[in-house]
Amino acid sequence: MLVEVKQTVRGLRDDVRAVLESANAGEIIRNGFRITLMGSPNAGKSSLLNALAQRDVAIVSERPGTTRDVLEVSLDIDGVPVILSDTAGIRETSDEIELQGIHRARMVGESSDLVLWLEPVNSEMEPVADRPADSVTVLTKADIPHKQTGEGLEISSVSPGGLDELLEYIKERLRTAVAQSGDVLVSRERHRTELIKVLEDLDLFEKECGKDLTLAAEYLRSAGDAIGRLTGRVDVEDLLDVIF
Ligand SMILES: Nc1nc2c(ncn2[C@@H]2O[C@H](COP(=O)(O)OP(=O)(O)OP(=O)(O)O)[C@@H](O)[C@H]2O)c(=O)[nH]1
Ligand SMILES: [Mg+2]
Repeated sequence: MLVEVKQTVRGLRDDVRAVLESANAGEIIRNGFRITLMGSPNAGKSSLLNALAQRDVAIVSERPGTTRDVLEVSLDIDGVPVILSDTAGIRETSDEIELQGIHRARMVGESSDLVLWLEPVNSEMEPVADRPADSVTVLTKADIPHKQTGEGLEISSVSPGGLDELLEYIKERLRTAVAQSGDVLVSRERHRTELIKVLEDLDLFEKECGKDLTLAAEYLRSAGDAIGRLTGRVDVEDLLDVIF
C-alpha cells in the first residue's frame, strides 16, 4: 500500500513541477500587447504603421502588393508595451512570394491580441470573405471626400489629428487588457506559492516515510490542503484513513 502511495506522490510531484515551469514561461511571453494591421492591398497599412511609429519604417507606395513580409515595431502607448505588425495585403494571387506573405499575415493575425482590418473609405473592391473573426474595421484615407457610413473607425494617416479616434480606441483596449492581466498575475502568483508549498510537503513526505509515519502523514495532509485550496476539496482524511 505504502509503495503505491509513494509512486503516486512521485507522479504528482512531477506534474506540479511541470505546471510551475509552464507558469514561468507564460509570464515571460506576456511582455507586450500585439496589434496586427491587416486588410486589402493599398489600404494604407504601412502608412498607418509609419504614422503610429512616427518614422518611416515600412515602404509606402501606390502600387498594391508592396508589403510582402511582416514588419514589427515596438511602441509605448500610455506606458503599455505594444508590438505593432504591418502585413501583406490580402487578395487572390498566383504570385508565390505574395502568397507566402499573405500566409504570414494570417498567422500573425491569429496570434495577436487585436487585429485592425483596414479598408479605404472609398473602396470599390469586393470585401474579403474570410477576414479574421473579431477584427475591428478601420476606414482609411478619411481625408478623401466620401459618404459617411458609420461602419468603422475613420482614420487618416496624412492629416493632423487623423488618428485620434483610433488611438482612443486602442488605449481603451489596452486599459481593459491590463486590468484583466493584472487579475491573472495575482491569481497566478497565489497559485505558484501554493504549488511550491505542495512540492515541499511532498518532498518531506517522502523523506519521513521510512522514519516517522505520523509526521509523513502530516506532510501529506498539508499538501492535500494546499491542493484543496487550489482546486476545491481533496479527501485527504479518507486517504489517510486508508493508509494508516
Ligand atoms: N489620401 C490618403 N492616402 C493614403 C493614406 N494612407 C495611405 N495612403 C496612400 O495609399 C497608398 C497605399 O499606401 P500603403 O500604406 O503603402 O498601403 P498598404 O496597405 O501598406 O499596401 P500593401 O503593402 O500593398 O498591402 C499610398 O499611395 C499612400 O500614400 C491616407 O490616410 N490618406
Ligand atoms: Mg504595405
